[in-house]
Amino acid sequence: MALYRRSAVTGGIFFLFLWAFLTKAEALEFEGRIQASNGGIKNAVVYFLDEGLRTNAAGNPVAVLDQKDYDFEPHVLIVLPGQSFLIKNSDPQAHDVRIFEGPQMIFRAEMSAGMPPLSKRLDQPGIYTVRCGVHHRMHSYVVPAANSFYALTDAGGNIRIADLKPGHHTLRIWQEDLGQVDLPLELKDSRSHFSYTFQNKNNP
Ligand SMILES: [Cu+2]
Repeated sequence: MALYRRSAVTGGIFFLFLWAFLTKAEALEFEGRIQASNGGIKNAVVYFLDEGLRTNAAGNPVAVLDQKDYDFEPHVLIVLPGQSFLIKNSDPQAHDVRIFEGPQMIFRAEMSAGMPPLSKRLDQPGIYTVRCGVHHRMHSYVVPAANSFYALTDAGGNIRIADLKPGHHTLRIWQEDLGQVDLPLELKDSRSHFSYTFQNKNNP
């Protein structure tokens, strides 16, 4: 009887280790391509909406939104809510940077040539539009994602997001000309490849 109890305990510990190993091994890499009828779409924001996903703002490098050659660089900047980002002016002239939440301007700063970068943060997830009051052609977007599981598509529309757990998720895709979709998505415990095609319009 004593022998039986010992082996039951040993077996329990073994299964605990096995469970821990399998759980760790289950983390998967999500690969995808966002496209329209005529090919991949660049600068689409892709992130998972799930409540349970961890957010790690501390591990993120300081993000930078530059004003360079009379345009914003990058065109779409993804950050985490509460993550600081620097707004720079690398041009030899002044810019008048403005951040909008919907129609409402929530930040404005005149930035002369050569002035030090300004630090800014946005605490709520969403799509924020950035414009210049002097050069009306200039615009970009700052997107605080819901958590660390985000990516911006490259020129071919490709993304990769690592360390996801298998199961049911909700994927949000946003692109400035094509709009936003939320897609329920089941990830299996193997490498996943995903593609989504915007049907409503052509590639801008
Ligand atoms: Cu400007």
